[in-house]
Amino acid sequence: MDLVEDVRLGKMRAVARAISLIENNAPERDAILAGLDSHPGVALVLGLTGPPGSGKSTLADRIIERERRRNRRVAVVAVDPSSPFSGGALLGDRLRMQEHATDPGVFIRSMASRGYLGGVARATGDAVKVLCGAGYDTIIIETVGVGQAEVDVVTLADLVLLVLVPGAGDGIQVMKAGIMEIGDLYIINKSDLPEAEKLRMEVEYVLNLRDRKDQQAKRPVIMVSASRDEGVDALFEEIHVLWNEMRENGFMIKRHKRRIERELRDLIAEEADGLMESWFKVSEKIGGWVELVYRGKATTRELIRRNLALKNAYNGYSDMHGGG
Ligand SMILES: Nc1nc2c(ncn2[C@@H]2O[C@H](COP(=O)(O)OP(=O)(O)OP(=O)(O)O)[C@@H](O)[C@H]2O)c(=O)[nH]1
Ligand SMILES: [Mg+2]
Repeated sequence: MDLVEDVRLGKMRAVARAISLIENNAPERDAILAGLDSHPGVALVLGLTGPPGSGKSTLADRIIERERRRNRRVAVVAVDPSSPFSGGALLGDRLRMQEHATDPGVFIRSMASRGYLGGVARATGDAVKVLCGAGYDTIIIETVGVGQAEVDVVTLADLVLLVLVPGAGDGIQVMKAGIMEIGDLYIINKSDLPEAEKLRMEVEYVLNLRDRKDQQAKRPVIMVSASRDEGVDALFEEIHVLWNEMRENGFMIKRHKRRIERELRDLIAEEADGLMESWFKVSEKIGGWVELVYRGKATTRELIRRNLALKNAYNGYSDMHGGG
């Protein structure tokens, strides 16, 4: 396919088109993904997550600047939350990276967080594969850390940067949302604001509790001000040091294999769903089953056992294939 060749050559238009085809589950999708060399661990995939307005895009912009100075090509995938939290913000508003829009070494793309078959994490994961195949050196996934879908997205990254800000609910609240666990690096942005120091102490307290048994795992909390460009050099340094360390000590390989396993299991579950549907016409029958359960004629488990038993599945399979 010419398109695949163009993606491999890093042509931006081709990359954009390939991602659109994947987003739309087009028939070309599998051939595109199969035609690209997107071995994990070659590109640095950074996940950037945190509360709305915490400065993720401003920080991404600073990171892009530094990657570009090293002559590294950068792609950004911004997962746009269709959640009430975003308040319907326009993408232009969310992405403060416009100055890079004309740089051929920078590719910026947004993805909605709803409406994908198989979920936004799958679509984003495939987009990241395309970007790897197109030879981007660094890929940044920006997502608001508000819900499970966003958490799933950010676990596609090699390194997760959690951006916290003073005044956006304290560190403890963030931890409750289940997001505190997924950070590899903890960043306090807007450290120019009062209360930044207080937040740092809170976050360190929480991390100390978490890492009590494993002091090795402990990471410093990094203070930055993205808009003033303060502390970003140290952060940038830390990102690359940590990335190299994880690649050398085998941690990254484990992470990549775990991700592949999860993707396989998701696809198996989806495949199984499809088979059950075609064997048992679940969609046709489910309304009737609901009625039976509602009227107390059967429990949900009984219905499943009676109607979807594996034995039946096997018979369905044999029927279709002329066996007995
Ligand atoms: N005071 C201060 N403001 C900052 C800093 N960094 C970013 N901001 C401001 O915070 C606001 C939000 O910044 P964004 O970069 O759009 O934040 P975001 O996390 O990408 O926002 P969403 O994508 O909408 O969740 C902007 O007005 C920035 O100028 C900082 O270090 N200090
Ligand atoms: Mg943003």
